[in-house]
Amino acid sequence: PNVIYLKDYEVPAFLVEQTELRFELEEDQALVRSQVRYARNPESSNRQHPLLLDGHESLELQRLSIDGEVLSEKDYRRVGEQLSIPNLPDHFTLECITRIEPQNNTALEGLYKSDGMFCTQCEAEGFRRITFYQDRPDVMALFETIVVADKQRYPVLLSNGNMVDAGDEDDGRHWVKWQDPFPKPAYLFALVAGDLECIDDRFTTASGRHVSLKIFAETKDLDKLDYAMTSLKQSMKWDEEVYGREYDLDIFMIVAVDFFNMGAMENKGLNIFNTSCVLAHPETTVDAGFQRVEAVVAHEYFHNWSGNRVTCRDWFQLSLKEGFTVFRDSQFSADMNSPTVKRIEDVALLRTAQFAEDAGPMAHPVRPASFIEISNFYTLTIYEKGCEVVRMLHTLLGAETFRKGSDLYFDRHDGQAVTTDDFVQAMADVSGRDLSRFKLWYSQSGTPQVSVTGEYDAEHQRYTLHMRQSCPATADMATKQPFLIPVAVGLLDAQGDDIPLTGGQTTEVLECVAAEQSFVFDNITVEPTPSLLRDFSAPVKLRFPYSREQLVFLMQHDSDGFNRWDAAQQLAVGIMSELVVDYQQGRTLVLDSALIEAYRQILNDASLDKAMVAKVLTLPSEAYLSELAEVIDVDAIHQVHRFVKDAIATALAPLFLQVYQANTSAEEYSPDATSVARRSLKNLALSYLMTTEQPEYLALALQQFKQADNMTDSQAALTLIAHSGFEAEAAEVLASFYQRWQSESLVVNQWLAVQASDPKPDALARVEALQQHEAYDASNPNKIRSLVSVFCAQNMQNFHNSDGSGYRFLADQIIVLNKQNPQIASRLLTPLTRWKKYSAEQGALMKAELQRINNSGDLSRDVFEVLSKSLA
Ligand code: DPP
Ligand code: ZN
Repeated sequence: PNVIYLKDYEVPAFLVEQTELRFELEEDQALVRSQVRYARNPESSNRQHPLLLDGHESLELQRLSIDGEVLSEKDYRRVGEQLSIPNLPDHFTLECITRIEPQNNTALEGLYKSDGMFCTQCEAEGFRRITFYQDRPDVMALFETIVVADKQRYPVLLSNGNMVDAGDEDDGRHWVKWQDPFPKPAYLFALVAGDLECIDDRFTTASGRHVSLKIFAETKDLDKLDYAMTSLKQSMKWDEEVYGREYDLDIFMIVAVDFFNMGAMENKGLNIFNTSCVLAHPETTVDAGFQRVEAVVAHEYFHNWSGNRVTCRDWFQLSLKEGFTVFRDSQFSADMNSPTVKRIEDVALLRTAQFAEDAGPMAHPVRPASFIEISNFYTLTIYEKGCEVVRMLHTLLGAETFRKGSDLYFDRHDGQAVTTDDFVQAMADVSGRDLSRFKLWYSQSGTPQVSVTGEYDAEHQRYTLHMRQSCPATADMATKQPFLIPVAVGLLDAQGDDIPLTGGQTTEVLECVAAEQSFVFDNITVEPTPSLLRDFSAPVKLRFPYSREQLVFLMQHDSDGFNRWDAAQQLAVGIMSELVVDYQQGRTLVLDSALIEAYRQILNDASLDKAMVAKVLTLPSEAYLSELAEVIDVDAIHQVHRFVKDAIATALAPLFLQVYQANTSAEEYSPDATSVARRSLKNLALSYLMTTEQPEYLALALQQFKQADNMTDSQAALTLIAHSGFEAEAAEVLASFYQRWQSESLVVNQWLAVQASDPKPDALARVEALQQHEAYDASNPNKIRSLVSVFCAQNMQNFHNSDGSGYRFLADQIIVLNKQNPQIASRLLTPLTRWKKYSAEQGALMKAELQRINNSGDLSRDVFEVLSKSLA
């Protein structure tokens, strides 16, 4: 497979004025007729350039004609994924008829059929599985689409834009014509045909446009769409208020699909969603599920501007739309819920998973310089780190200037396909700042490290922060220049109050731009405790030599909520890392009482928000401890985690019980922030209590399991009981849960995930047995993720079993999936790719499985790229 480089970018030889599509959908095939009006691109240097069309090998080309003249095979060349037509005039219409087999499309890219319905997924390069086309985002065209299908089986026929005509044919078939008035790249094309129902609502935009809102699903799921509709209307309003962005069509549709590789897709006017990101109901959806629906609905809606109206020039610019849109949806979720909690959750994800990506073989910059398969780059770096980069611009410029910059960006580039440089340029233009150093965040990979020390000069009442930044080599890039790192800083006095800094503000954003730099604060009358990187102002690893007392002090006093949580994390990480060494050297484990006392304080502090208490009292995850470790000792980390949790639980059991009882309420379920916070604290308390394996707490959990009127409480209890040593009860609750929910596919997925993440030693055997269960479907990505991915990525203890059985299992799955669904196969590989972070013996076992996959023959581009980088 070829490597594609950003530096090789060339404008397309032809532009498209209009794309007309006609789909004849049948049970054993689909015929696609495209009529495309081309014009030579005046910006293309070569006037003789042939037309290069992308077309997947699975396309059966039935007819090709130029301005009505049928081409014969000598008039074009088809090699691999490319069709090349030479000797063309400056303007012409190309007609093309292809035959495809959606019913056999297991990759779920392009047009495919699942659960009796047709749907599409074209981002990034799925359109080339539908017809021959310049399948690249800088070719934007007006689309008109006619869909023809059997009326009884497929009463609903949808595509992008507005429905302009419809009719019946005499053979029981019907057709609908859709017109999209906005030019778009092929990756935003969508089509849906099925027996669906919808809920309806409307929204009136700020300028008075009436928009019809429809969310489609199978009849059985119609009662689970209200939350998505509410979230959609909130998103539309929020984007008007915060970004001045209005919706631009008369109709906005969402369709729920159970077979989907991604979470959701922002096709113009016709978003297609994985059921897991749109269906929500108190009885079947946990709190985190409601929040996911709210966030993803917002994310896809926000793409209408950041992605669709202004799109990407090429796929190296993917973060142009994704980073910005994730930033927008994170601001939205923060506004709808608790900003500090949202920030903590985002940073926890970034620090565990994105930092690990930077440290692994697939490390790449936010704007990659090359790729083999773009599907492999829908990554935490593009999305989450990309969001952090936009957030830093927001921090450096301030909200008001940032808004001016986004207005300028949208105005300047409406209807265009642009680059991350264009985005930064708009921000530079409105702020008058030179952002060239800032742009290194887009072009350099890796997680910068910032070491900070403080120096107090009592005589001159001066406090100095010395900063040293560096960025370790990554798999793709050896050396890096210093970044522009915004470090938000506060200084606490002995009482824990903020000391006023420049201009009386309590937080100052320092800009660290050199490898070594010092920042001086004057008029500091006592030696302060610094609060650094407030609200996680940059995606870096910052180190300051805090004592444990200082961390406890920050936990109790920092006015920055994020840093209070982070101080608790740092305290626990420090203590647990020492215990890991003790465990490895066979010493008896003893928990520093500082942690217990700090936790006790937090539990007793009635002034704190419950969601914050729950976050602060959540120990650093095993995955985060693994990311921080030089060499990952899975067993030591797991045992230490258990030990610490158990020691805290034992010491504070009466308090946890009180908290549990105080937060058990009979109110009707609601997914609002206050209720979510209450449940999260209650269920955290229950999880500590269950760690002690005392029968009295098992009784509590069983009671909660039986009485819960919502999935959050029910699933929390289920997980705790299923993962406990009370094996009879575990079997009982798992059986009764399945009995009750077997007809709810998404709930069954949770049931699979609970078993796949069970730390008890027989988990792999269970997972293998579940693959044969009636509830499992090896062609459904959600099922694969719930069972196989959860086992391999979250059940560290069992996946990394020293006999290599977990690795063998995963390799076997990938060898099958490589042919069936390459995108999912390549995703699943991730845990094995990190082999260099484990002991020599374990690493060798992992590497051997990578090699076995490599030798299994006929690798997809997706799997090939990840494998070759992992074995390099
Ligand atoms: N559907 C994916 C997303 O919205 C890719 N665009 O992030
Ligand atoms: Zn997106």
